[in-house]
Amino acid sequence: MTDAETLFERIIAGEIPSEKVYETETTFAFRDIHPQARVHVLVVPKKRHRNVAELAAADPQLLADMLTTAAKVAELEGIAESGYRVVFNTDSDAGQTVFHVHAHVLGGEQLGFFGR
Ligand code: D5M
Repeated sequence: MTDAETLFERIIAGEIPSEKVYETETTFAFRDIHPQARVHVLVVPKKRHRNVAELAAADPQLLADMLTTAAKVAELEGIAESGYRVVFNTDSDAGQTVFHVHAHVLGGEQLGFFGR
């Protein structure tokens, strides 16, 4: 396992500092270190799966937990009404760098279109 693979497990364990936003029994939410919007929070399951496809196949309830946590984060950050985006980068073409599935919750301003 590389450092990149264990990074979020170490954040969840408190071995690497993070700015926690919210936590449940199965998920952990903290601010992204390189924010791409005024609000940029990462939601991760405490149990590691490589990406959203593997998580969906292995544990759909845990994926649902992540999305419930993302909605709670939006509420706590005051962006539930104005709107927000939830993104799962999945493998190389999407630029996934940490292979512990995570949802980016982005908002707090008008977001541009994205793609290429
Ligand atoms: O997103 C991986 C994200 O993880 C990227 O937006 C930076 C963020 N990151 C990396 N290290 C940290 C720490 N230590 N704290 C908070 N956020 C971090 P990906 O979709 O894999 O490109």
